[in-house]
Amino acid sequence: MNCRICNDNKLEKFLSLGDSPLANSFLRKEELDNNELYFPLELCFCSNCSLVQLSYIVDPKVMFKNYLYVSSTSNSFRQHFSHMSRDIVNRFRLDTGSLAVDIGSNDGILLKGFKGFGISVIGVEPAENVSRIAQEQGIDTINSFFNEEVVQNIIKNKGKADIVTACNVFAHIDDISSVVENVKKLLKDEGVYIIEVQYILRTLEDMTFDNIYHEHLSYYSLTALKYFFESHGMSIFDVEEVNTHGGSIRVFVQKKRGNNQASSRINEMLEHEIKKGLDKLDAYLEFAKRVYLIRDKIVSYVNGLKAENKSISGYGAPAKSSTLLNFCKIGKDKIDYIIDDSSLKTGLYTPGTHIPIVSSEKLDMDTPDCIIILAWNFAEEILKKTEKFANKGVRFIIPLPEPKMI
Ligand code: JHZ
Repeated sequence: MNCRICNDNKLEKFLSLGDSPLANSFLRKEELDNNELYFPLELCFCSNCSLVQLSYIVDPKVMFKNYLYVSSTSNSFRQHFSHMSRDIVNRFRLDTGSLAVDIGSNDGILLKGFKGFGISVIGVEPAENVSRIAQEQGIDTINSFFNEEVVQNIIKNKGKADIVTACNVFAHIDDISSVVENVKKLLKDEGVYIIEVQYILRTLEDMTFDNIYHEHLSYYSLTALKYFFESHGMSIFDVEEVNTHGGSIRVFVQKKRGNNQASSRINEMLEHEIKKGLDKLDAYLEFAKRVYLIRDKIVSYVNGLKAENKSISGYGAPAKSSTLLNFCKIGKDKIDYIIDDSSLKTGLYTPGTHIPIVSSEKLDMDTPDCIIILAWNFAEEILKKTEKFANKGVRFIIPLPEPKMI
């Protein structure tokens, strides 16, 4: 396999999480006895451009046609995107004549904000069920992967875009080169492309290895993104760290003729990445070593609780919980059930580990001794919701960077 960014063929494997089922392939009861599909989950590093990527790629049609992740389930996420739309509108002086296109728009969580400012919006979303939810809420959404045909269609009907966004989707795309070439066609000359992706430095430092799953094909540093965009005649003119999904970066990109001044934050972040060794294999080998140690700690922590006859439930069935549970081999013998507030997930079972996902009423009927917060990125929101159980003596566990009771 060659590097997705620079085509170098000397990729070095540094971490294997074994064979794993697809993170969002939650199962219906009648599917529990079927043979589930397992695929290798391994990361490799390109020492030429510093990109980290999966060694094995699953067909996106299998992963994204019917998608169980609805962005607006989380209050803090709704707020994040509402603030993001407001900041973009103010910074780039968008008005009622502007057009914003969101790639991988999910249920329209970001576009709702733009629409509230009177800006024309179009979402492009491959999942049929999720794009239907957006349409029903009045967000104009094209149910498709983002491709040349979609771009020509938007230009014909609405003209070129002032802003193109892609939040939590850039890591999911194999052919990022054709996506960015299509973004260039869609954007006005002075238009801005803004992406949010999980930041590999945060993954390495905070040990959030559960964010590694088949949907995430690439794991980005700013160093790798700079190499990529420059090789497509675009430039990054600003970057900020944002706290979604355990730590992400928001990257602002323009065409050559764009008129935004480059921020000093870019060089600061690039220098910091070099200092942290993100351009060298050693940093990743060190991470891999710690991943195995933390897995052992999580397993013995859970085993310890079971040895004391404690009952354990989970809160949140995010995609990343599939990695954590499968890699640690924690199944329904350890966790009785998992609460999830998304109606698309309740009634289903976790991939590989077959733990039932139920709605939050279950906590009243069958209160556990401990709750492991699998959606740890929303710990604060979940703790607030479940305060009455903490008051009754239920203990809460955050699994990463290493398991701890709070
Ligand atoms: P959450 C998603 O991953 C999906 P996931 C995707 N593949 C991706 O790339 C990453 O984001 C970046 C539940 N919950 O957002 C809702 C409650 O039940 O961490 C979700 O199922 N009650 C696009 O799936 C899950 O937790 C609550 O109060 O890892 C959170 O999933 C809250 C706050 C959440 O993303």
